Amino acid sequence: MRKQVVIIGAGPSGLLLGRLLDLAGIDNVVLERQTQDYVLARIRAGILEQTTVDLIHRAEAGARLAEEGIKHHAMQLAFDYKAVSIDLSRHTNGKVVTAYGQTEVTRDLCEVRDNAGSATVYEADNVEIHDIDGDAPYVTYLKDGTGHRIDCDLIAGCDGYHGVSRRTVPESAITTYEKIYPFGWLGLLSDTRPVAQEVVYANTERGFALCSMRSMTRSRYYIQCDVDDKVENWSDDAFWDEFRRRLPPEMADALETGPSIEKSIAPLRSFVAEPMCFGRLMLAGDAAHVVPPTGAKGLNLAASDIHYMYDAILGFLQDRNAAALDEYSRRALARVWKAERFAWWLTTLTHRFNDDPFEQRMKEAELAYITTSDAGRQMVAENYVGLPL
Ligand code: RFL
Ligand code: PHB
Repeated sequence: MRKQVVIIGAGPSGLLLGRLLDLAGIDNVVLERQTQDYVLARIRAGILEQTTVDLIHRAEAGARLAEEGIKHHAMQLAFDYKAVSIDLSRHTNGKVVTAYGQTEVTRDLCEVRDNAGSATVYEADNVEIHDIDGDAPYVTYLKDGTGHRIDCDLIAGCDGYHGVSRRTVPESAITTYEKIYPFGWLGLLSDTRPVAQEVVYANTERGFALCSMRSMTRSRYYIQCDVDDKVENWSDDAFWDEFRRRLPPEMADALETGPSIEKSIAPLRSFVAEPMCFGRLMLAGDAAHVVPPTGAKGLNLAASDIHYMYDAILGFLQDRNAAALDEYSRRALARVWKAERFAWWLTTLTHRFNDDPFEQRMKEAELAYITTSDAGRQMVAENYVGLPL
């Protein structure tokens, strides 16, 4: 078989790229290791920047998002059980973020892809990438035990942090930067009314807590936990008790609790691989970089990578511009590092992970500065809504 572009991974980055290429008339296939049901059941991100919303509309997959997405004009930072609201719109000329789950984004992109009859292979085992340094790269995989080969012009590695694409690149060609944080997030999803209208990031002496939502009747909450804690150690009641104790009193009083629909622990890491292009292989999203979820940048960075990668693919295939591929890496990384900085900074500011009283005082002083200075609030707001493409 021959395709112009082979996309590895049916997460948001792979599905978004596949759809944009379809609309541009570029022949592509998506190879995914898991089943479609597995992909559709994953609970992850919840907050979309306007540039991500715009891209989903460009992919003609935004009808439900327009209907059901909830616009947030502000976010809150809470220290010492007092919440301070940062007005996003005021500091960014009217920009907002939209609460809409990654699960829904994936579903909408899968739906348009399936309706268009585009090629997607689920349960593709043992995907391997070959000859990225030459003019004739190809990908092999197994499906139901049978081997397949796809010849192509370009390969898009959209297969997440644990995928095969980045691991294909020789170590000598890639530089990686990594920071592992000494804690994780325990998340709980429940059909309860969200306790706050906006996302709340809370730093307390018991650790970090986050209030978010998926709809006006579905809440998503997180608490900082030990890095090797197990979800089995947390009954729903234990989660609610601990979560409540980390909220400002008026929120703790208003908190509605209920049975969990999902509960999981995620480790936190910062990671960047440079460059993001190796001959005919380009990486996007979590395959190339990971941010800790504080600041909600992961999915949004995956989307902005695809914005740049789409330009590069068109430049390469339609305008015969070979430099477009390296240009992709340069443009994407410039935005990636700024989002890495913001996610690292907000994680450090809002979590408890060493007992140094001086550092705690520094965080309190930084928060006091940020929440009382227009320049400070603007820095948070413009990063939170997403830096320009
Ligand atoms: P994904 O979503 O990991 O998809 C990769 C896909 O590739 C498949 N795959 C393979 N397929 C074929 N062959 C192989 N060898 C393969 N290996 C892997 C996988 O099965 C999968 O389907 O990567 P992508 O598309 O780059 O998307 C990245 C985002 O999923 C991620 O950055 C976000 O979820 C991060 N994130 C958040 N981002 C935000 O922008 N806003 C948020 O509010 C937000 N909250 C979060 C988050 C991530 C979290 N976790 C669980 C780490 C909250 C949490 C708790
Ligand atoms: C979420 O809704 O899951 C969420 C919101 C904000 C974050 C991270 C996750 O920073």
